[in-house]
Amino acid sequence: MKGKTIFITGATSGIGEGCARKFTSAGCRLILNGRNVEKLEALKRELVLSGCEVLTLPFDVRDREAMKLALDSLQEEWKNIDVLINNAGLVIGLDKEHEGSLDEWDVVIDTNIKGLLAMTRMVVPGMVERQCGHIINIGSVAGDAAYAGGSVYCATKAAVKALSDGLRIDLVDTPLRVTNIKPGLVETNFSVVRFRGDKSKADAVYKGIRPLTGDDIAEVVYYAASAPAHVQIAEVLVMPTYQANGTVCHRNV
Ligand code: NDP
Ligand code: 8X3
Repeated sequence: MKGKTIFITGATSGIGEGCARKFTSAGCRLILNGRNVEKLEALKRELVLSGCEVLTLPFDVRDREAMKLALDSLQEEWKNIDVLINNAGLVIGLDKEHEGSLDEWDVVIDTNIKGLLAMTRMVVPGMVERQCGHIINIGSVAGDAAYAGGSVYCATKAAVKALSDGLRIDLVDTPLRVTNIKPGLVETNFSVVRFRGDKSKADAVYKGIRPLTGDDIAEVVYYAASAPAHVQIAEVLVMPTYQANGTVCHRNV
């Protein structure tokens, strides 16, 4: 993996940040995206200390024009992206489908589905041209089945599965690989965002179970990315021990 260029969306926190650290330790060159410029720059400062080349590219994945401008601005030596990690994503609320906010759901759908799709549409043609590349989408166990109050988020992650499977079909006559990684409970900023900043509600999500960390998922992402060229890890479902699926956990409380 040494010297490969890795583009990570949503690198300012959690799984994306874990991936940034993991790929840095393997000697990769990183392009880091997120909306929070301060956090991006702080992470860059930390990672360059280990001798890694890091470029920050702040934009909102929902803003197609900003995305295009940012990608077009890449200098020649950064244009050849080897691995695209479509990680940026979120959920807001745990509301019933007939009661939640359409505006909040627009944010979730526009980020998790349309943002991921736009990144794919803008980055993959270059990979096809170079006949080299790997797209790693961060889906979720939530995409396997809906859970109470999660219908829109679950729908977006089901869409990530369909987009991953469809892209794999569309690229079948190329050496490109497509991976959908589906984590279960990972303790990041995810639940804090879900509960609109209510940390105690967020903490309760992980009570009595040892959740995964962003670093745990980064190991799986790295495993898929570093598999030999003839090995395509199509999909990985990875959950904490004591979690059986999107709704069944055993909690020691
Ligand atoms: P975090 O909230 O810790 O990280 C989310 C990241 O996404 C942040 O870096 C955030 O950066 C970025 N992001 C959000 N919206 C945008 C946007 N519009 N444009 C650019 N970046 C954006 O959560 P996780 O690390 O847990 O989440 C990462 C992915 O993993 C998501 O797709 C999530 O759905 C998925 N996932 C998480 C699980 C969990 O239990 N935590 C389980 C399964 C899947 P910034 O705010 O700077 O823009
Ligand atoms: C995140 C996992 O179960 O909190 O995708 O929705 S869950």
